[in-house]
Amino acid sequence: MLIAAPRGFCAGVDRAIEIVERSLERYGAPVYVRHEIVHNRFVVDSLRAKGAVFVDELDEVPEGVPVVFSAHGVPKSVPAEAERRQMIYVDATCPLVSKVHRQAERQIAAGRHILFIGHRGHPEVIGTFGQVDEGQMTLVETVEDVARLSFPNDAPLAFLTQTTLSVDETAQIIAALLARFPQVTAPKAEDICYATSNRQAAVKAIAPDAQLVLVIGAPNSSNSLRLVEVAERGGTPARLIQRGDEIQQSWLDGVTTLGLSAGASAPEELVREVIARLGEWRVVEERAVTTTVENMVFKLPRQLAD
Ligand code: 0CJ
Ligand code: F3S
Repeated sequence: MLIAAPRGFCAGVDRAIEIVERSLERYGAPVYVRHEIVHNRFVVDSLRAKGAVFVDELDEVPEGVPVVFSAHGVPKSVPAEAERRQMIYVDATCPLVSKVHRQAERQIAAGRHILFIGHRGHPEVIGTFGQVDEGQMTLVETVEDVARLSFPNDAPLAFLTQTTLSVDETAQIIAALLARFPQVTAPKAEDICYATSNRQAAVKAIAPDAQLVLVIGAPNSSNSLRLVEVAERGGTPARLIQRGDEIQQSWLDGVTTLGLSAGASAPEELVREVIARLGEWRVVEERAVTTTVENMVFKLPRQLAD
């Protein structure tokens, strides 16, 4: 078994989970969380067992109870409403998502329309669109979408991206944008985050030597889905699984080398669970393949830091 490294929790997920845990200690249960704190059922269920209550919208939060915003970020209207209702709130938006939010504001202030590369309906996309006024940002999901844009060729434009996209697919979309709008302003540094690109590079390193790649992650986890695609694009079949018990023995037919990775929201515990499950059928020899060593840590919000 080739086990990709880096895999699993990123600095933003570590921080978001710690924010919920510290909020529970500081304010006592229940602490409400708007949206899944990160896209992982195991994480959400563990926090729920400690007293977190997950809701979709702020109007579901009772008076006087603290609320945490998820790692994916929220539209500006959300903290604004929390202020208006004088709620106690803690923002667990990943600092790398907040950075994109600030860039969006800056581009609008500079008079540019934003082309945002991302996946429709994803909470991060909804949050980033909610940093600017209606009509100031246009979603681009594919290379074909670029051809469909109706801006004049010299329009003042900037592009930004979701943090959890496919590195390769995004490069193609950006190339198409630059070909059509050579004046388009690019972000100072890549918006795809370090964790997303490192996990994709690690899967690329293991997939060619494996006959099957398993990725631990949820179906609504963008960065996890991208890991499955990376393996498949390299020609190795891949499957997204949430837990060890989903693996079927028949998947291992003809498989002598198996690749394993985990999305940024999947705990290492689940990696061990998957390996234990495979160990029920086969003698497993583990080999870690490390393409980068990560040492990123994000500070907690000031209200929870001490
Ligand atoms: O959007 C993010 C800040 C990533 C959070 C961690 O991963 P996950 O699976 O909760 O979220 P994505 O669907 O965005 O990958
Ligand atoms: Fe942040 Fe990237 Fe993780 S944006 S939450 S470091 S996947």
